[in-house]
Amino acid sequence: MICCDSPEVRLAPTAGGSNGAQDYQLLGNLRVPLGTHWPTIVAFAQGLDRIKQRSSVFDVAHGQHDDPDTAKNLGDAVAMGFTADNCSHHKAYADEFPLIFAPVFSEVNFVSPSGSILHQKPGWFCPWHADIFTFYARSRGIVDKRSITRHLVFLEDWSPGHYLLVGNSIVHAWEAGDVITWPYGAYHLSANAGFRPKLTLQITGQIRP
Ligand SMILES: O=C(O)CCC(=O)C(=O)O
Ligand SMILES: [Fe+2]
Repeated sequence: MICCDSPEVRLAPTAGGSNGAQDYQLLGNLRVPLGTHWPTIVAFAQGLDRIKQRSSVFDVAHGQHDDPDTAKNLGDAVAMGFTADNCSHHKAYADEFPLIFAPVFSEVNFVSPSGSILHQKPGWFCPWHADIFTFYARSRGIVDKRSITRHLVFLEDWSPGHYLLVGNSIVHAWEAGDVITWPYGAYHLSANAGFRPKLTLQITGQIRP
């Protein structure tokens, strides 16, 4: 398993080759459990580019959210050639659209979750980074950040060119509703080198004991 405690993975994510271990976990599928609300979420994500301006992973303006954290952990990505343009997304947060997220939160057993939806167009990346949930931990008074988990939900079937890398493991060929997670601090990235927007939903929080 790869973690942010190993800084060298920033530069050589595949150096270990395929050792048979999978650095992410497939947890299940939320499409059927969400019933008639599922198409509402998907339509919302599809139309997100019309209701939310694009922002980038380098934006530190979202004071209420964890983006500044991610931006910090992207380190020298700009020097490497990533730009606010090619690292854009359209992003919505659960506190802005509670009715979209409430049924999702009811399905997962999180204490006080936060959520977001990402609409990533062809040509856009989220470069290699780890999320350490500083804002989330502070806002909920959580001392042990390792107790915080993220679940990532794919909102549409995989389309060629849609891609994540978690540690050494490539994530692709998912089905709409699939939910994955990875260990706290694991480095990951996403890229859309395909022809259709890539739509995902993130749930962050502590799993109810
Ligand atoms: O949905 C994606 O593109 C992955 C975004 C990401 O970095 C995350 O969920 O932590
Ligand atoms: Fe991330």
